[in-house]
Amino acid sequence: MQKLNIGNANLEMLGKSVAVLAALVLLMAAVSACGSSDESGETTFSVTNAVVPVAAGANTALYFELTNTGSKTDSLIEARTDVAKEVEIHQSSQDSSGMMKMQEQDEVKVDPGETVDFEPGGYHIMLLEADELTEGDTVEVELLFKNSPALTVEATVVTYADVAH
Ligand SMILES: [Cu+2]
Repeated sequence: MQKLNIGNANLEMLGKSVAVLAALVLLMAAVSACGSSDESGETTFSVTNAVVPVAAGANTALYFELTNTGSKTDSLIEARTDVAKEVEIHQSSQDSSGMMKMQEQDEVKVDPGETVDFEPGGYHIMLLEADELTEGDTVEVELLFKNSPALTVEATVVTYADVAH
């Protein structure tokens, strides 16, 4: 009987130390998650002049200036909005025959201190099958980065003439 009690006590202690160990592992995971985001540096972005031209058809685009205000290179990897069925990162470019074409981009890299213009003829966030937009309205778009926290951008709906250079 005595032996069994000791056995139970040991088992209980083992159970407790497993629980403590599990808690420690969780704590360490939480701490290292914080540590790694600190380590990846101050990766932050700012956006200025965000505009969406009124859609001529169902598709339109988001234009803005994206500045890496952090200390490390980071990439824009995704954009989301409720006002379009699909959102893609595009780059317009001219092929060898002079034809303009758009290509989907997996990411747009931005070096520290660099500003990348998302503008007609270059990078843009393609809004496919967009809702009907009215000039003066505001469109909310979330930008997602490889390392930096997501950024919510309030873009103003403008006319095409406003974005033409
Ligand atoms: Cu496009």
